[in-house]
Amino acid sequence: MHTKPKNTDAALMEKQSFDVTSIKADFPIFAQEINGHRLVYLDSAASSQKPQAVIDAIDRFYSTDNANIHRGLHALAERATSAYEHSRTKVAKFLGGVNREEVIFTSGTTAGINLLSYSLGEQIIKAGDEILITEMEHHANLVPWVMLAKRKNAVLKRIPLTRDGRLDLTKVNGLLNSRTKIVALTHMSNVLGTINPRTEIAEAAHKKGAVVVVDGAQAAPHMPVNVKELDADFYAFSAHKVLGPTGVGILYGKRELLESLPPFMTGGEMIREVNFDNVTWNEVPHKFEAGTPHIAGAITFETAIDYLEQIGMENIRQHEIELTEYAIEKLLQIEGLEIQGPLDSSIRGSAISFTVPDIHPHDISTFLDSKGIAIRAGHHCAQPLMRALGKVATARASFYLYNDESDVDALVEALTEMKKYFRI
Ligand code: C6P
Repeated sequence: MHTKPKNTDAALMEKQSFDVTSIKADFPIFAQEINGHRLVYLDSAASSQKPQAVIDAIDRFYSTDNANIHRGLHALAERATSAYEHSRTKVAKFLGGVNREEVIFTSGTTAGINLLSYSLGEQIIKAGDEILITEMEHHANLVPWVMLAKRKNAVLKRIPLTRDGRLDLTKVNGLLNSRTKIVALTHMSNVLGTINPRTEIAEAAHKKGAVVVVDGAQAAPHMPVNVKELDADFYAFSAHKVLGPTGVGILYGKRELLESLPPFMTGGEMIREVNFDNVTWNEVPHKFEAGTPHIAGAITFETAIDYLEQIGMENIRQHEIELTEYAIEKLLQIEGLEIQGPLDSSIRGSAISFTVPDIHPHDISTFLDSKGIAIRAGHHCAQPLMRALGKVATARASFYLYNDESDVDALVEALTEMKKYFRI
């Protein structure tokens, strides 16, 4: 007897009810044990795992379609070019329906923000101008602005934090003035989990004529993002945190701004005409994509987005809200454990940083690893934030669509055992 194949609607319903067991089965990495235990992967804020569909797409591209793009006129080159441009259109939809010309493929969030710190920075920042960031920035959205301020003799200011790890919005208007040219902030903190009220900040920044740059590295994987609603002028994120390959990133920019900016990197593909004494630029987005990009990565990022959209970004956000609430409740039952950042799941994501008195976060991570549990420990590339929190490091458990309450339970059980092991 034949079993009726699952129709798409039924498969979708199954995913929508958030059957983590079925989602997990799509990720081959979970079919292994680590140190004799099932793998409990709680480090998705550093990089997400990849579903089989993405792994297969990478294999398929190199097996059947591999060629350079925008150059050759042969069949493979045309196939690769069309897939690459198709993926750009998919990303444009993923960001809430922007123009595909507003989507630049980069090598990651870091590359996107560095591009801006040179291209935008060189164009609009003069001595005495101000750049406003926040105290919770990852180094990727901090160091490029520190360096720009140094190059230009500009002033770097920062929005401070409240005691519970939110931005102190009462300080924003006082920090903005007619000299503020760039406001750069994270959509979601990789340490505190805080989701920032960008729209309010963007509105205040735009009133002063500043350009708003949003670091979406931690938000884009976990919730629907509509860059127009956010009123971000630029939005950067990395594919590897969104089920996609490493070495691929996205920089969205409003078209009129992209058109007015000079390129950051120069070379092949980004030109219109080259002479020894003069060069003219290709149209956007190609003006910002010098050289051969990570073709396979950009193309197969589309498969990652398809996978996520089949489940639904809203459903993923809802699942993570529930999981975060459960995790916070359970973690706080461990005596002495302290969580950094807001506890209200409606204003935070699923990256939870914590400390346990008298046990260094590195020791926490090593102990958990012995139980098959992967977390991150350290300063999380946010040293100024650590200083503001009065910590040298924290442990961080971060959740994604393939985690469920059993992962939280495993974490809490291992932490409880750890305390006994360290006699604390
Ligand atoms: N944070 C973490 O474990 P790249 O490395 O370019 O893909 O992303 C940089 C980056 C930028 N902004 C934020 C808010 C981030 O969290 C990250 C990456 C990882 O927290 C690795 S350091």
